[in-house]
Amino acid sequence: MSRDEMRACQSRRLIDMVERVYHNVPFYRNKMQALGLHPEDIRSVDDLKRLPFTTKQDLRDSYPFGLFAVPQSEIVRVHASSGTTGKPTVVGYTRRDLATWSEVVARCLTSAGAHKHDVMHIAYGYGLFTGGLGLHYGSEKIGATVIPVSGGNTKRQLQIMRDFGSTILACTPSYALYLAEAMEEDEAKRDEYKLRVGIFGAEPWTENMRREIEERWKIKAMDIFGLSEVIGPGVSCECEAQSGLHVQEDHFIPEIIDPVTLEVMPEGAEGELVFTTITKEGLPLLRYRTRDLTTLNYAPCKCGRTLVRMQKCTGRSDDMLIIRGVNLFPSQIESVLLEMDETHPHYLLYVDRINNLDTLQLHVEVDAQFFQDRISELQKLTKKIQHNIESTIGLSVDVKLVEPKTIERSEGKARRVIDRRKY
Ligand code: DLL
Repeated sequence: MSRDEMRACQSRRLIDMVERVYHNVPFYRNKMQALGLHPEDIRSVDDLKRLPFTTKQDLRDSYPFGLFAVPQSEIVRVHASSGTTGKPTVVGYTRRDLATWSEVVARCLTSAGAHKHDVMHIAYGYGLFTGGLGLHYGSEKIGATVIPVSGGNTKRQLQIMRDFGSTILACTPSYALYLAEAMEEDEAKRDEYKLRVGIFGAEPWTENMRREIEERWKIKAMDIFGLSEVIGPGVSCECEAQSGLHVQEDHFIPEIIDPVTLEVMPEGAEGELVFTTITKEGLPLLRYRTRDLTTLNYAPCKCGRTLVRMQKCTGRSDDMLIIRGVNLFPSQIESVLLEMDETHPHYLLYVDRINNLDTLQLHVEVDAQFFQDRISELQKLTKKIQHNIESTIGLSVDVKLVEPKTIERSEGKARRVIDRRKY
């Protein structure tokens, strides 16, 4: 499609989508009315900037299904990702949304070089996380042979990869490196694997990390991006040129804004990525603020695709961390600590990457009344905190209790996280 054709397609779909959300989602009708906007004011993509933004907080305020634009009987699947505190962000799909999702993932896989003769080893988690099932149906759509291994159990992953002749590995980039290390330590050698491509995403990774994965696995490592709110994996992906990720912009229109002034930035400037979904039925979103920082490039690509490219995402405009592919807001830890009498919400999180696996260590102040000399009591408390965090957030954490008032107080914004990961 030429840029003009793309804009015409986006305009048509945007007009239709604004009409739908105005009539079916009270949240958007109220927001538009507050801005004095009617659906007929939106005549093309040029009017996008007049529409209101949507944030993760808006999804939280309408937890779980408040922003859905169709009756629940039309929703055939639900997924969820981390919210900023106790409750997850919930997303819903109609049958047509699932078809759209498979389509965009299929395009991403094709641009990354996958085809029907491939054996797709999917080691993203299956479940509420969108990684596993998202990659799954897109891979089936291109006719590849899908192995739904899901995450964990590294030895078994390697064995299946060898025995089933996996040619494509889909997982987080840090897990790909972890697997490479395990493969190198194993008796079985690289020639026993048929791997040729990796489809890596769900967390930020650098060009250095790409080089390392490519050298150790001897594969081409491709970046795939997405977020649950927009659809899941499949929002954008690299092509063989590996110079930016092509956005499936006939479904999701990207914009770059200044995260402070919220103004749209000029082409090529770095800022916060915002998406408007224009074909989704279950949870259509106007100008969703991803908090991811990147730039957009409309120049034609060597591969011949005309879809706009976004640069690899390396940072965020909020404090969200991604630990072993799981999104974590420090505020989630805080709410667990606040619910316990024995602890204070004074804490420090140390994040490290040891042997390519992310680790979390939590230093937390214990209330004077509970801080005592009996080691067995302190051990019990450590276990309790660990358990409470693991059961609400789903991440294992090493807990270290410290005496009251030993964590440095800050006069401004408290420093809660010390991220020592190199990549
Ligand atoms: O991580 C969807 C996904 C699954 C993408 C599998 C790719 C592969 P969420 O759990 O909602 O969805 O997390 C979305 O993860 O806003 C980014 O901050 C980050 N992220 C996702 N892909 C990339 C990537 C999935 N390729 C959040 N590079 C997003 C950098 C990424 N960050």
